[in-house]
Amino acid sequence: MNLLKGFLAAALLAVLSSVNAESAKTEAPVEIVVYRSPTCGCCEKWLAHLKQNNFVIKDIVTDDVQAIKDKYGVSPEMASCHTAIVNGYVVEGHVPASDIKNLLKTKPAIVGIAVPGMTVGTPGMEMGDKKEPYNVMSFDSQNHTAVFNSYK
Ligand SMILES: [Cu+2]
Repeated sequence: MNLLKGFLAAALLAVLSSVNAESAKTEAPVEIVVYRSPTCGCCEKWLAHLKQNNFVIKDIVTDDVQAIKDKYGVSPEMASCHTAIVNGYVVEGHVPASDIKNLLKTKPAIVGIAVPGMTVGTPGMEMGDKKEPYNVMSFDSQNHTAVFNSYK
């Protein structure tokens, strides 16, 4: 009887560990908190872009996005419409999901990344085939900025 229980437990463990190995292969969803104003239409489109890329969104609608930017150290030079927090990093504006994933993978010593302003052709700011070249910028607590990624 005990032998049978032991066998069953071992079999169950084998099944569970194979399930774990399986889910590790597929990308785990990433949780992100997004602060946006209730009137922001392009913000919603950016949220849709994130959802398509396996992000789980905590959507916080606020009338005072500036207070959030001040709290997390987003300077006026880096500012855009919405501000998001993911794994302790700030993501400001229409940053592509692939850059956020890159940020989470490389874990640089920065405060966050931003696409300042409202650039046409960024995720959520599509206007037909129109595309402006833009940079995803990184910024630190001293407001040092650098190019994180470039789109031509
Ligand atoms: Cu926007």
